[in-house]
Amino acid sequence: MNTVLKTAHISFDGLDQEDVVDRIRADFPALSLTVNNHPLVYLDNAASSQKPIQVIERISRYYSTEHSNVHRGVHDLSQRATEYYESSRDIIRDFIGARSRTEIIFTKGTTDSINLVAQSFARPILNPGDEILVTHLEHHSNIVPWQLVCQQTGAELKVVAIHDDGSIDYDDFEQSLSERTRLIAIAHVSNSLGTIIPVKRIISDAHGLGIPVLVDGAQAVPHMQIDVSDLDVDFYCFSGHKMYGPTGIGILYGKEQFLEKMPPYQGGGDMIESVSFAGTTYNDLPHKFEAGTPNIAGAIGLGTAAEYMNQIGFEFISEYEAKLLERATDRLSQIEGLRFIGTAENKASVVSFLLRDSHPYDVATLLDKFGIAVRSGHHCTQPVMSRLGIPGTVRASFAFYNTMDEIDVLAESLQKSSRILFS
Ligand code: C6P
Repeated sequence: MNTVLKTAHISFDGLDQEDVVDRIRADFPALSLTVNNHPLVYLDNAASSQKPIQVIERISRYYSTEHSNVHRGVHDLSQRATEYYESSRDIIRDFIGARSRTEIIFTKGTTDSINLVAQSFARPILNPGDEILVTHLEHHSNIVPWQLVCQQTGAELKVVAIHDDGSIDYDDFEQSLSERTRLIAIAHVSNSLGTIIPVKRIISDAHGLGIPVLVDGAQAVPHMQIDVSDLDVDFYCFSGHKMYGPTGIGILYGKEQFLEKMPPYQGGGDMIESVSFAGTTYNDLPHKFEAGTPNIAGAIGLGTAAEYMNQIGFEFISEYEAKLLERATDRLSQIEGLRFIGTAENKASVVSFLLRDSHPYDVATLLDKFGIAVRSGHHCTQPVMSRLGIPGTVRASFAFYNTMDEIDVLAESLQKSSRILFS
């Protein structure tokens, strides 16, 4: 359960939502950039979000006056760096409602976290004919690590179908479960379509059959309050750079009962208790999974990013981003020939679309000329694009610092792009 937050909410009393967003925007230096002679409209948040000055300054302070290696020195600087690094772990524990700090492993990001579970949890328990279940809308990072471990062990990857709107076919999910299913690995939010997956129900059904569940939370953590204890999820993975934190840092949450039994993923300094040529013993959790000098600045910056999100508050984030999604859906649906890809009822603030028969790359290139940053292509989800019979999409993904005006600029620029492309 998420306990009392270390930081109080910023007082937005007396301010309307627009004023709150203005205040938030002032924290993000990149949002004042000009691109191609237009004010930057940054709508590529699902790929990576911009960073608030609080995170930037925290990292700068660390490198300026606090840097040393962690867990290694008795001297003051090393002790302090260790304290900041470890207190960031506590902030993250609190941020996602984990029971124990030993369940929070610093990794390089979502991809690294999933690979860790594939190699350290799945590989030792898989036998030929065993099954791992994923869905059709997974990011490549939640497909390829399982394909690798299947090749290594003779296990099979089974794929749950999706409906045309981008929601999970729950009947197919239930029918895909078997006595050979050893693990379910699913996204919490689809990065290319925005669908919010009913992970709590999936976890509950899976646990009824004794099957553990890994959730890829890369696209959920930036938008909604996550409580891993309430979800009862076994593994939860996410990246710092999508939640206003640094690149190269992420989290693997794992239940202690699993992490304790898992062998180390990588060998090196810090993950050992003692080393000799007769045999090596391993450090306790969480250090067993953090070999080598870690990304200390990244971990500290990630803690600051989590505190920043807490200060804004998930109530505001969810409510405001839902309005952004509603506005975007409304404005873009008025554009002739625009087709939404991913129309599930329950969606995060992501809109994917195609403009008549134009290539997504061409639309994104034109939008860039108007200062608008969107992503185009398959978004590292080629199987879902094949399933929907399209080469890719244009994707606009929103954050709590985007404004209603920016959505209008997107809609107007799409109208202009359409005229350039089709007249
Ligand atoms: N999706 C996007 O533009 P890393 O690269 O490890 O931080 O995150 C990988 C990843 C895993 N799962 C999901 C659901 C994701 O969306 C991503 C990253 C970015 O959609 C870059 S491809």
